[in-house]
Amino acid sequence: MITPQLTQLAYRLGTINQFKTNEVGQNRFVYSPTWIDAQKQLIKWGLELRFQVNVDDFGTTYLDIPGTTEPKNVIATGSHIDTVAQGGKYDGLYGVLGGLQSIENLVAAFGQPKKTLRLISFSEEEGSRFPDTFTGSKHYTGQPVDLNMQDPAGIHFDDARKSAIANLMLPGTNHELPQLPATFTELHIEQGPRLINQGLQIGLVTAIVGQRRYTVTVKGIANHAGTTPMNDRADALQQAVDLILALRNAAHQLKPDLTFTVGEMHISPNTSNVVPGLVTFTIDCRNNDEAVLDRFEHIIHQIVETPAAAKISSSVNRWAKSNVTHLDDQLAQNNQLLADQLGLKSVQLASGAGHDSQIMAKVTRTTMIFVPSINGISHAPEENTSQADLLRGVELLSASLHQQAY
Ligand code: HGY
Ligand code: MN
Ligand code: MN
Ligand code: MN
Repeated sequence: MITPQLTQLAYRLGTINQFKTNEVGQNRFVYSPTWIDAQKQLIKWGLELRFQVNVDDFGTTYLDIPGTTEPKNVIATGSHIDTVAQGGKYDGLYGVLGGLQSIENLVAAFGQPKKTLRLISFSEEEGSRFPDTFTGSKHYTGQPVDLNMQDPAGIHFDDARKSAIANLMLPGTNHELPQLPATFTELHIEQGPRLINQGLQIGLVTAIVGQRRYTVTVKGIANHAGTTPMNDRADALQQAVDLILALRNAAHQLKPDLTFTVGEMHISPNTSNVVPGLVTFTIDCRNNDEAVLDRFEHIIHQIVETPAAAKISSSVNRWAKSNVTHLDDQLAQNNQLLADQLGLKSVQLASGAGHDSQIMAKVTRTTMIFVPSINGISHAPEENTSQADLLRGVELLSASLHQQAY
């Protein structure tokens, strides 16, 4: 039986996911046209539903229902509106629209809350366009973001930001950085196989893995594929392949659960009959032990900076780092009790994916609620969660927000 909330949630998810580029999957990069359409649509829904709408100068959008007796005491939920390249329909967006649905349901059923209820749609979390991650939640929590960083097309973050948010200044919206909340709860898909494999419906997140991202640059000499002798080449791609293999083996030897991913590579001049002269590739590595990430960072420098064959040089630059983060135990336990009362099968677990919650946890009590990912797939068009599980997450979030704000 499709309940009204589910129809509403499915409709809103479908509406925003239709703002597509002609690429496969969702490609809602921060400050892109699809990003503007999505954030604008959320603002319109917020205004229609009589939320107080605020857009900060990074484009993060806050939808408030002011509290009657303790308006300064803010109970917040939310997630990020941007996606990875060729991403799925639920990563981030489910937490934004599930949070909207939850607050809308609560106000319809119980009227205005005592404390202010806030939905947050963070401008950017993935790091898929500019070389930094979590820029929306970093800005909200007062952490520095380099406004001069550039995307691969050479566009500056600050220029993209300014022109995008000009589209969000709709009549009836405020434009300031709102105060921090007393608690923050992020509703999110698990993005992994544990809940679905164990037949569980809810994950209560106790910690978030530490993650670091690097770009390795390998400089060789572009040359003719046919006339350059095999023993006299400065082939940047060959060197990059050797480095990647050495790094992967080192990661496994250091700690088998240290995740190591090379997800992006650029070859220049990227032509079939030219020995590559320049290659860059990214490294994404994660672990729940900060000391392991420190040790691996040392190993990365050792391997990359060891002098290679003549005429080839390599260097490495770290452009993102978020620490292992422990979330609020009390909030997780409260939510587990609520899940039990709702008859939901739940488990406490750590997250292998990064989330805005690890930024929010630096400034306020923070917790996360996971729902299962079918086949454990995420960051891909096949990302999927059953309608029933989507609703169960909203149900538990609603119970948690009700317990805190009414
Ligand atoms: O990459 C991550 O873990 C997150 O989805 N940004
Ligand atoms: Mn996410
Ligand atoms: Mn993601
Ligand atoms: Mn996130």
